[in-house]
Amino acid sequence: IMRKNIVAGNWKMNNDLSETEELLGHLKMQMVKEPEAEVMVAPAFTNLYTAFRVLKDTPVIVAAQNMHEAESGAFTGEVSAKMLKSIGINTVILGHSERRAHFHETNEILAKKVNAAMEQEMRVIFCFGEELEDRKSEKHFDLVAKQLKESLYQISEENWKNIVLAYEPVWAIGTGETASPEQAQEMHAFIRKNIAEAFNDEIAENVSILYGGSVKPANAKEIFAKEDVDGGLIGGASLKALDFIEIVNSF
Ligand code: G2H
Repeated sequence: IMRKNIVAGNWKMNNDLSETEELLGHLKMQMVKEPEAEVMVAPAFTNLYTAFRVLKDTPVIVAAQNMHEAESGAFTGEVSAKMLKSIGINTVILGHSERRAHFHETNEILAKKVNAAMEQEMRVIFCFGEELEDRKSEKHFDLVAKQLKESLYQISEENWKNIVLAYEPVWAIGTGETASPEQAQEMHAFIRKNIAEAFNDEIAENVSILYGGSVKPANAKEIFAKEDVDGGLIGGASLKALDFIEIVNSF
């Protein structure tokens, strides 16, 4: 198995420039030289270039939180893959539940964004996950399978090397509620099986599947210990350098 452990910090719409510089400074000072996991941070668009420059000589990768599917054009307020790449950003989070909920990103739109990222050879952290209603009505496996099929399974086998998955049950995001390690493992194993069926075993075994939703230093270890959990996408706890580093060191 080649898959990597990854811990990614999704800063969401937090931190202005000086707060970003401060957090980056702490991360740079306190992060071990060779962490057990691949480490990523995703600041807001306005702070991406600063983050890229500050972290250039470290192993930490800087990711964007979103992008538009077109290369350029009359899309006021949007940012393209090409623009991100031009400032050194080769990784993008797509499909976060907040993008789906507040900005109406559908599986169909996300398929276009994934395709645009693949064309530009960008790495994608693809987020998906069920809402509380889906789990209550026991539709969570079907729902997740549908999200994957409609947004991701159009890519080529070759493209899977640029995909990282982030399973984020919406009921566990920013709520303090975490999926139990067993619930996470159960879904991650299902996801891997689904990919094996749609593609093949090798792709399924080699893709990193992160868990996201209220991961913190106190629960990271037991979640990351599960066989099919290869790390986490961290929101709130990634805004504090010490907490984030503790999570990075939880393998
Ligand atoms: C889920 C997660 C990071 P939090 O959105 O993407 O955020 O850890 O705050 O639940």
